Amino acid sequence: GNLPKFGVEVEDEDAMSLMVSQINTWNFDLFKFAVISKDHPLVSMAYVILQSERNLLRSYNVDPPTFIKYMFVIEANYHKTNPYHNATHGADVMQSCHVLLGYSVVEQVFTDLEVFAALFASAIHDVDHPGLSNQFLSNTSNELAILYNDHAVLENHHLATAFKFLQEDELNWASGMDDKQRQLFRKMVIDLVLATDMSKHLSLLADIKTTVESSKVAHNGKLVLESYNERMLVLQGIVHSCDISSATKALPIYKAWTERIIEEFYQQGDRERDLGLNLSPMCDRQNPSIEKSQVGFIDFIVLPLWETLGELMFPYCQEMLSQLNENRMYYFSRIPESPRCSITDEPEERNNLISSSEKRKNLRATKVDDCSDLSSIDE
Ligand code: 8BR
Ligand code: ZN
Ligand code: ZN
Repeated sequence: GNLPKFGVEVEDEDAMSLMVSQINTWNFDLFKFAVISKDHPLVSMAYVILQSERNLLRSYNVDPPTFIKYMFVIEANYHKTNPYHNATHGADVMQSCHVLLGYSVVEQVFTDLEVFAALFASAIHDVDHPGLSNQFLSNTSNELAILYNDHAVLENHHLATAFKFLQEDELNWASGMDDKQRQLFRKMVIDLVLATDMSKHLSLLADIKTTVESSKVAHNGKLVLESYNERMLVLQGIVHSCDISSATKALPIYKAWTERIIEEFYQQGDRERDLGLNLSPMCDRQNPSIEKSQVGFIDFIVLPLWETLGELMFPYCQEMLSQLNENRMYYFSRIPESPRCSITDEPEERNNLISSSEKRKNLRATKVDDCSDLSSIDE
């Protein structure tokens, strides 16, 4: 057929080719890609990765025009009005996942179907995200919270949305797969997207650590994942790590994503204010705490996860870990001084630490300095 080379028609083919040649790099510029793909970053990302880079459509008997049509529908169901949870984020997570799955430590571990499932899950993992948190949806008795009984409300909805479109004949790109493959693919995609629910972060991390330790002991430091459950756990870890990978990217990229998530938080805060609800953390535009919350996000969420992934994939994630450390220092040094009590300013070098436990101590030190924490003692 006469399908466009990149899945979508572009004006500047050379610029697109140049970008595609960088698709295996960690600091790939998604914002530029969104412009060059003429605002179809997810359709073109999915097509370039699955068709041109990995040949997975051919492997699973997927009709390319049907797949492209399906991805256009998925992309259209990401909200353009969301500053963060839009199709560019979906494309970002997919591209990040593609990079990690290209590293030779994991290349031999996963089957083609598992890789396909992880990349597809990344692409659809936030489709039809309303720009509001699970907590907000539950608190406001949103129809999605009622439908899913407050459990992984958004993640269930992203999955149901993506699979609903496969029910339409003209969008069903999976009809050429055999039944066994299709069932397993569906099961894996469900397991992967449900694991992007932040409320499962700690238990997922604990389970991955256990798997990494036991597989290391069993196989002399070489990563061997024998059971489906072990491979799935690591794959869930990879997709989830890519979902929260912005802090491991070059600072300008990280800052751009941070601005977007914060603006989305503020828009939720505006609604909460209008509804007379308590404002959720980080959602009050009249009381910003961006720097401090990013340091907390890194120390308690991103770094522990990426340290574990770094062990698992050693030495392939070392550049991400050192970038994470650099980005943390950037935000740490910009935490605004508390207005009334500024006794214990820490010198910058003290933050240049490597282990996350040290950083947690460090963060506690900043918390003690915070006036809002002390004011209750004063009174
Ligand atoms: P989702 O993309 O599935 O929503 O998961 C990422 C979550 O991590 C965000 O919704 C947000 O709660 C949190 N987060 C924070 Br806090 N800072 C972030 C950042 N700079 N980039 C990405 N996610 C961030
Ligand atoms: Zn999500
Ligand atoms: Zn996401």
